[in-house]
Amino acid sequence: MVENFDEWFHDILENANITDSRYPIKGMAIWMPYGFQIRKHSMNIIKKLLDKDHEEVLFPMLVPESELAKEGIHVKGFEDEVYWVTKGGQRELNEQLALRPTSETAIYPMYSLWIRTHMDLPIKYYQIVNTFRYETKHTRPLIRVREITTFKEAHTAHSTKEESDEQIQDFIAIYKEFFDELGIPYLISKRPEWDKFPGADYTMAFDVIMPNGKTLQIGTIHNLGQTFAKTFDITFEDKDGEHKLVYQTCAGVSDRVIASVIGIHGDETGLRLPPKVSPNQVTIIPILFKKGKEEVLAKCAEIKAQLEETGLRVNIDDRDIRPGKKFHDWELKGTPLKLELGPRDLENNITVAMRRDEGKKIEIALDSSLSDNVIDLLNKTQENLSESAWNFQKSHVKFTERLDEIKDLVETGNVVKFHWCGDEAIGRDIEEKTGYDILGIQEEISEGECISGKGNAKYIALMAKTY
Ligand code: PR8
Repeated sequence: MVENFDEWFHDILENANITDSRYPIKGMAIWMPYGFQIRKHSMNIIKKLLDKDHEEVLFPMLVPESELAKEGIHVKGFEDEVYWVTKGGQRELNEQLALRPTSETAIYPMYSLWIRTHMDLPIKYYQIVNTFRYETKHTRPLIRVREITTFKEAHTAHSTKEESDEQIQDFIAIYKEFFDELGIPYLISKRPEWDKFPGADYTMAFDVIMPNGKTLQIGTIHNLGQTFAKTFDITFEDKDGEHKLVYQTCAGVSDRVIASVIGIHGDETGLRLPPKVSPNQVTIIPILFKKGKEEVLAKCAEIKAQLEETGLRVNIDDRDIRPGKKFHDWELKGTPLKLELGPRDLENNITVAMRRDEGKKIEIALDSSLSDNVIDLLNKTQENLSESAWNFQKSHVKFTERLDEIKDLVETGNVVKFHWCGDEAIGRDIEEKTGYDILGIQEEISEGECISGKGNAKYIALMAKTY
């Protein structure tokens, strides 16, 4: 799987009923029912985390060209990726309208109307929408799409720079919790100047190492400073009576979150879904013979009801096919826990439980302790998936002091850490010599020499093969 990860990923999306990429527009796919459920449960987690301190809104999908064009640096970053609506029916529109590639230029003109005094601040809104980017790099389902269907974007405005920096830390904490719940490991780094979000003062990013060693950016957090506030005239009257510009931040995740859940936890047999996002947390598989069929099915329904009472998502696969085929199907679809029940189990008042992550079978009693035992097995699955994912990541981050070693390490599937002085020209030179991009800076340091051999190091930098 490691060698053929891209192929594995492509096949699993179709075989497990996640997405169908045969839609006749490149980079746009259909969310199939099983995939849609995973997406829904994942989004519910981030919503719950944001709802503590942010409010959900919904903005129009179209942005007038005049607004999109206002922020020079921002528009420059997106100009090659914008889809345009130019006609309404047969008529040319007076002003062409952009399908939002992201919503800064839709939201901030409204912030300018809504924010009047310091009492209106902070504003912390988010929305989960689809955005459109005419990607010119090779498109891949969920990973690089032209219609991003699961774009969670948060946009905040504050009265001071300190507050906006704190907001960045809050977003980092929220994303950590989010990815922890999905059992997804991450590397957090500050993007180099030349790779930050168009219009941002600085960008913090979450990356995960996929099984083939390539990193995937799964979340970004941008401090926008006052750039957009100046462009869109977002000002407030402060306590001292002075009119000031707000400080802004924004943060986003996309379909890539689901790509990482699938890619990180999957194995040769198929998906291994973390219980928190699995459409079914428990799948009951009745083993049916002509004799005793009704009793077994009735017991399965009883178990289902008992487990559902505790809030678990449970299904029964009562299809009239061989049990082996049912097992195979649910292994492929990654249900965390299967409960098998045949006539003999019914007699003994037990069920055979099998965790998807480790594949061992254990017998558990069909009594009042059932729900607790099932929840315990699900918790262990969640922990184990997360732990193995973190172990994989830890074993694929390597430190080196030698420039000539970087390329080999990256090529063999590692993220490489090294000392760097932070100088842009030297950074670019390192990129050229190694053939790979600096992903970000992780730490400020006071000791050590830059890997280029030219002066003192200031940072620990990361280099990787990226998606
Ligand atoms: C912003 N504005 O837009 P960002 N397919 C899948 N995922 C993608 C794609 C794509 N083609 N392009 C980007 N992403 C800010 C923050 C509002 C919210 C993912 O930031 O351009 C990126 O990996 O960094 C990132 O995690 C997220 O969308 C936000 O995109």
